[in-house]
Amino acid sequence: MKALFTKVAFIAVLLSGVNQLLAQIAKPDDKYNRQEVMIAMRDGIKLHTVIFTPKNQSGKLPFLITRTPYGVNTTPSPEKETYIKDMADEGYIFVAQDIRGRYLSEGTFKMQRFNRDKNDPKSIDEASDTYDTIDWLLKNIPDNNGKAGIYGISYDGWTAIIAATEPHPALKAVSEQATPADMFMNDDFHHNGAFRLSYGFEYSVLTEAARTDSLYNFKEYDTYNWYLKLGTLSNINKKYAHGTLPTWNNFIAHPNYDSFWQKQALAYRLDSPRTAIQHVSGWWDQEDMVGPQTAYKVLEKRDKNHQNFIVLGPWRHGGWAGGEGKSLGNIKFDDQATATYFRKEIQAKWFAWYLKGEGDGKFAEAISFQTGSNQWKSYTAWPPKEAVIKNIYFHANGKLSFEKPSATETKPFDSYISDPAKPVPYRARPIEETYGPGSRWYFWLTEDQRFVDNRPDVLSWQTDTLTQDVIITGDVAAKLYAATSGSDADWVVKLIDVYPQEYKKEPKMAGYELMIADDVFRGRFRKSFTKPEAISPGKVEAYTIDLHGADHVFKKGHKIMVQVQSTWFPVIDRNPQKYVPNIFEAKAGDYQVATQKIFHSVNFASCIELPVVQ
Ligand code: PG9
Repeated sequence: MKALFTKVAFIAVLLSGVNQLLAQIAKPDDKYNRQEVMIAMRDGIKLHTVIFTPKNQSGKLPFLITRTPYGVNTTPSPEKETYIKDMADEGYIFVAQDIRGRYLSEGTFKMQRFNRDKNDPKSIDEASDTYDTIDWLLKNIPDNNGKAGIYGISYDGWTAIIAATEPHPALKAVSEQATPADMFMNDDFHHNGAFRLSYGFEYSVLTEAARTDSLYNFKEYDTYNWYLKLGTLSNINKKYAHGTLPTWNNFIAHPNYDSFWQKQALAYRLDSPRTAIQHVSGWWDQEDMVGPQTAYKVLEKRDKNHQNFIVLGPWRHGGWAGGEGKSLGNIKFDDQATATYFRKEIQAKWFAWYLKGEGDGKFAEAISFQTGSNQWKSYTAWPPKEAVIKNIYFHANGKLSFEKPSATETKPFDSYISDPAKPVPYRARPIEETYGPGSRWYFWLTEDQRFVDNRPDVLSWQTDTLTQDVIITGDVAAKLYAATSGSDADWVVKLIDVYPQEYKKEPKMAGYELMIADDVFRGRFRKSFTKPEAISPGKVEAYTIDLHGADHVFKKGHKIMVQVQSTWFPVIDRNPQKYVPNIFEAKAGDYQVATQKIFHSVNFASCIELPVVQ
């Protein structure tokens, strides 16, 4: 029988190499006492909660809380969990809770429950459940100092930031790490309206097929094949889910950016910071890279008391929680232990100040590990004001340069044929089940893009060898002028650092093509995400594609490359390339081959907008 790991436990095992599942039962050498309680919420539902108090507690301590759908029973004693060890050594009262409807908590699970009816005193959501939990802890756990902090990664980061929308007065510090912010625009379920098929399906199964984490039994190691054979999206319900997964059903019912998506977006939910808030994001986060950047920007507009901070590092999803962070996939960071540094110098000091008043309370507005130069940087604003947008333009013959195309440009466009029957894999095959055994999902954003270089349906443009460093710090966007022979199209744009062909520093990295910023845009949404529109076949249209933040140095001797393609499968579902009102209901015959043209002429000068620091 297939072994099931909880998502969090699986990640923890991967991170530390220690089987933390074995830590379920309190050990005599643990530095913390462990107790399990069921805490009643305002509607009477009880939530399963594990509380750790230091065995030799001397004074009053604050609470550090995390709330998760992934099961807390296996949580080891805090000093044995790398992620929070530094804080455990200092002493806190740690609290880990199963959210409603998951694992040992009562009630029913609802994906991202946020919208309780504020006129009904019994109405609940994740914010009120956190409020009630803190209230109970203050009254029932002795020797607390009356303050609470909340932290967590991804779903647990989202429960943290949602707690900050209606904070208990004792909640003083929130560290949201890799929270999703807008599930239609970026993060786990869609990017710019393009549906994240493999993640969307597998995550619905993970959390909604049972009370505990479940992996889908694909019976096929290379899920690229499975999703291709699946055919149309309607086959998920017809053949496999049979309408039993509420989240999958919501994908079908809400194919556009309607109020269902708009109202759950953090831009809609957050006003001003009501507690100190720290946002943490990884440059190669394969799930929720954009969420913390968005949440930070939304709150920064109204941060009168300077309580809003952002930390950006060279990490995958949650990569700062374990290990040293000296490398990611094949990429090395000059021996710098970036994750260790985050946990000790950033996370621990930040909570110590806001919950215990220890330290000097001086925190940079934005702290970023700049990749390429491999240095920690502090900024007074994010994005920093000193960057100037410079366009880097596509040209004929695969050239990329800071010069605008001229009237003498030999060819106004390059083209390729996009065939939904032969989609470009988003990472090198086999594409293991997202959270399945041996999955390389965790590092795919750092994979060498040469694996698609010679495909006829992937176009590349690159600069000459750089004669000086090009530093980009801030938000990157693509401006694409493109036409399709179809009536809908996806545009995937990847900004790539090409290592020198001879690379003495690390010979096996010679010629490596590392993605620095990337995203997909679903063409039907070019005018409005709420009201999609067909594309007129052959018409050149302008597409602005947000490629999000980056802080990177393209080093002298490297090249800058851009790749464009129209499929990224199966992380993104296939666009039929023929306009249909709802792609979830497309018929097999709707999927058609299309010829795509990317323009680089005087009037249609496709480019990448780079935030260049001189
Ligand atoms: N990326 C996961 C998630 C967060 C929130 C909603 C849906 C999925 C996670 O790692 O928790």
